[in-house]
Amino acid sequence: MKIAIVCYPTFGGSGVVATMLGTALAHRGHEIHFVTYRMPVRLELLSQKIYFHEVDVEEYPLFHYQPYDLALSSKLVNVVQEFGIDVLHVHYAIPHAYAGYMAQQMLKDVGIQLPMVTTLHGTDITLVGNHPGYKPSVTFSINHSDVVTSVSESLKTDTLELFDIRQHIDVVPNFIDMSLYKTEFNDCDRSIMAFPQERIITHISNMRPVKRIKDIIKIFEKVEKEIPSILIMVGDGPERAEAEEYARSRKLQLKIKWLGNSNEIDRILCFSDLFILPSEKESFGLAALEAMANRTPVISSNTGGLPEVNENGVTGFTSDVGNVEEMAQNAIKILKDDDVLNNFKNAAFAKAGQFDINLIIPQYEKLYMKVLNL
Ligand code: GMT
Repeated sequence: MKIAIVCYPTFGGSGVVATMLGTALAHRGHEIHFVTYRMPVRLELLSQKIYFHEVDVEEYPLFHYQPYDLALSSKLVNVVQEFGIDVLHVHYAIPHAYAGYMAQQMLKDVGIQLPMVTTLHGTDITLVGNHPGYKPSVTFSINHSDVVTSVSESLKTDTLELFDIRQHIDVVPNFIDMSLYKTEFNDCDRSIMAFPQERIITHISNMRPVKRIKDIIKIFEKVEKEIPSILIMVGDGPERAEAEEYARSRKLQLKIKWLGNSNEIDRILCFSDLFILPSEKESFGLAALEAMANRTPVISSNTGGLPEVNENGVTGFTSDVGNVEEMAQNAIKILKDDDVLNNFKNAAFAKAGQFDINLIIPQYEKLYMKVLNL
């Protein structure tokens, strides 16, 4: 099949899922066309089956806001006609499903029927999409997609509760390529980051308010009082500066390393002992899954789709949002004893296997075939 994938090209989240999906589909023989405003962060173009088409937004002084959705739908029309695309798969509803619908309508005028699959990722439903300024357009574009998928059962429930949806929603969970991770404990060089007696605790995110960055520092402070540890903070975003300031005010600056955005996520997770994700909302928690694939147990909130990934008491622990005391106590439970830690590490790795890419990609292929009546 020739599949056009629309996504955000950014670090983490829906962009990474879309990039991994496209890459895996190309390995399975499909021709993949990424359409977005910048080269996706984890995209490797070195494949004869992968193309990247940059959406160029023409700036004009009259426009206070440059019309990205207009430029995207026009680009889609051109790409579909030039390359004979069979299916369009848009990731994140805003504005991608809306632009996709417009492209479909324009293509009808020239006799082309282009089926569209829309994958809902989380904040497009639970935060931004729910804003009155976007809600009618999001509802409309979900209802006019040929197939709608959500990345967790919890996100499906939220979508049906928050929007007036007439479409069936298929749950296709996020995934990970387990062949990239060793089945044995491997010898990650932790000495570059910490002293031998220290535990390594990690957090990775876009550091938006929804991630509750300050909670991570509060949890770490409590853990560090009982167990010698360091905290590695990966990613960048609006909450970072304030959290760094808070850490300084608690005299933790020597114990916390702020690495910014990184392309070495697996290298960092490989030597981590614990991953913390105390988010206010999280439709799935791809970063938690990446941690688990690297044998890192997870302390998370129990919001959204997180309990579908992080099994309470097995792969880590889940707590109510904001309950930093319980999260800290659970972290200590995991970290204080080597045998306990190893049991959690093994369970986290085993659970990650349930989300192996080879189990999930065929589910998307099946949906593409369904919209193409194959
Ligand atoms: O985490 C974010 O804020 C980014 C956002 C995105 O769409 O890029 O992430 C959402 O999609 C990810 C991939 O499906 C999920 O793993 C995240 O849980 C989800 N984030 C939220 O729901 C807050």
